[in-house]
Amino acid sequence: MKVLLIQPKIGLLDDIRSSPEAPLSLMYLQANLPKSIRSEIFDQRLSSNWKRDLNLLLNHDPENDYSCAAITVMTSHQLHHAKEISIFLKKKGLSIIWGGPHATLLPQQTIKEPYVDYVVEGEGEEALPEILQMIGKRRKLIYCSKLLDLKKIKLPDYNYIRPYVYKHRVFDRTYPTINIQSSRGCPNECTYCYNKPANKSCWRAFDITRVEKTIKKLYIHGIRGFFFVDDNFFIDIERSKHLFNFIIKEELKVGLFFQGICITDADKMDHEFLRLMEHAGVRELWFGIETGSERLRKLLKKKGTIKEITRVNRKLAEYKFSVQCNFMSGFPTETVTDTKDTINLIFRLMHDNPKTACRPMTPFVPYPCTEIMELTADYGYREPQSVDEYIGFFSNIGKHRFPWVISPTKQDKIHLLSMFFTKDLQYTGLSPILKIYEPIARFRLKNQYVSFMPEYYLFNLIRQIFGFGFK
Ligand code: B12
Ligand code: SF4
Repeated sequence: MKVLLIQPKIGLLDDIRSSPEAPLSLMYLQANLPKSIRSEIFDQRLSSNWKRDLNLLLNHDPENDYSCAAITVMTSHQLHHAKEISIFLKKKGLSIIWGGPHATLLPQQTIKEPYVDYVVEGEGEEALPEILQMIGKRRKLIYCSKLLDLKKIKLPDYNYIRPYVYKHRVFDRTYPTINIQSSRGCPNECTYCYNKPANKSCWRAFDITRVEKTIKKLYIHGIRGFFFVDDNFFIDIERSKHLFNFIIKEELKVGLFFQGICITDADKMDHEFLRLMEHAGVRELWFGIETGSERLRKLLKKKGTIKEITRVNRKLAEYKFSVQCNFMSGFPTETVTDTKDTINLIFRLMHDNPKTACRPMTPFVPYPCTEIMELTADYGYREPQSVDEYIGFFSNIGKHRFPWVISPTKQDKIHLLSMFFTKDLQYTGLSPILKIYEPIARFRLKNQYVSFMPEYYLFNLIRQIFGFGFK
C-alpha cells in the first residue's frame, strides 16, 4: 500500500515568501508510518500545474498502488484547495483522509462532505496507520486520537523533503531557515486560540536531546536557521537552557527563531538566560500581543498587562535579537478607544526598542470551537456550517463585514496602513512604494487620520489584483 500525503496551498502568507514552509504536519505522519507502508509527500505549493504533476506521480508509480490520500487542512482558504484536490483524487479511486486543525475542530461537519472518507480528530501519528488498515473495509469514519505520548513519536526525517526547497528567507535573507517543532500545546487559555479545544490546554515536549540531534544533522546539511513553531516553547526553562548550551558547545553557527512567546514567561527570563540565548544565536522572538487594551486583554484571557509588555520590550532592547509583535483589531466589543490603545502600544514598543518590529494589525477572524466564537453569536453572527460555507467565507474575507466591528472601512484602512512598516511586504517587489509611502502611513496611523484617504482606493485595487490581505 502507498499513501499520498498532501499539503494544499495556504494563501497569502505562503505566497509572499521566497519559498513555502516545510510541511511539518505531513513529515510527522510520514516518519511514523510502519515500514510496510510507502508514502510520498505532494506539496501543491511547489507545483505550477498540480493536476499534471499529480497525474505524473500516480501514473509513473511502478506498482500503481496508491490507495489513499491524506490531506492536511487548517481553517483558511486552504479548504478550497483541499476540496479541489480531494475531488480530483476521489475520481481516480483514492480514499480521502482529512486531518489537521480544521478537521480536528469540526470532525462532524467535515465528514459530511462527499469527497471525504475519513477524518482524524487530533494528532495523526497513531491514527493514520490505523485508518489505513480500515480502507476498503469501512467508509465514513471519524478517528478521535488521544493526546499522544511524545516519547513514542518519531521526529521527522528531513531527508525526504529536500530541506533547501523549504528554506524561508522572509525572516532573514542570509540564513536557509527551516521549521522545527520541539513541543506541542500550551497551558494558557486565550479565548480566540485553537489550543484549548485541540490540545486541551496541555503542554507536552519532545525529548530535547532528540531535537538537538535533528538540528545538528540539518546543520551538517547546510541549514543555518531554525524556526520553532511550538505553540509555547519557553514553558520549561531548564529544557531551553539545555538546547542553547548544546548549540554553544557544538559551536553551531545558527540563527534561532521562536514564535508564540508569552509575555509573562519572557518577564521571568533573567539576564543570564537572555545572554545565553544571545550566544546560542537567537535572532527573533515572536510575541502574540494582539491588543493594547487592558479591557480586551481580560476578555481574551491574554496573559500579561500593558505594563509587563512594555517592561519586557525595554528589557529585550539590551540584547541582539529582535522582538516581533503580532496584533489584531476588530474583536467583539472593541471600541474606538481600544483600537487607539493598540496603535499607541505599537508606537510605544517601536520607540522603546528600535529592534522591535510590529506586524500588521490583522482583522480579527473567529475560529471554530474557540470561546470567543460564543460571544459572536450575541451579535447575530452565524458561523459557517459546512466546508463550502467556510470556503465562501474565506474567499470573501477582505470584504466580509462582522456585525461587531464599529467601522469596517476604518478598520480596513488601519490594517492597510499598519502593513507599511512591517517586513512582510519587503520581499514582494513593492519595496520602492513602501519606502515612499511609509512616513505617510506612520503619520496617518499615529494620528488615526484616515477619514480623507484617497490612496486607500488605489491600494485596495492593487490588493485586489494581487490578492494581498485577502486570502
Ligand atoms: C507554521 C504555521 C503556518 C505557516 C504554514 C504551515 C505549513 N503547513 O506550511 C503559515 C505561516 C503560512 C501559516 C499561515 C496561517 N496560519 Co498557521 N500555523 C502554523 C503553526 C505555527 C505550525 C504548523 C505546524 O507545522 N505544526 C506542526 C504539526 C506537526 O502539527 P499539526 O499541523 O497540528 O499536525 C498534527 C495534527 O494536526 C495532525 N494532522 C495534521 N494534518 C493531518 C492530516 C492527516 C491526514 C492526518 C491523519 C492528521 C493530520 O497530525 C499532525 C501530527 O500530530 C500552527 C500552530 C502549531 N503550533 O501547530 C499555526 C496554525 C496551524 N495556523 C493557524 C492559522 C489560523 C493560520 C492563518 C489562517 C492565520 C491568518 N489569519 O492569517 C494563516 C493562513 C492564511 C494565509 N492567508 O496564509 C491556526 C489554525 C487554526 C485552525 N482552526 O485551523 C494555527 C493552529 C495557529 C493557532 N494558534 O491558532 N501558518
Ligand atoms: S498563549 Fe498563544 S498558544 Fe497559548 S493559548 Fe494563548 S494564543 Fe494560544
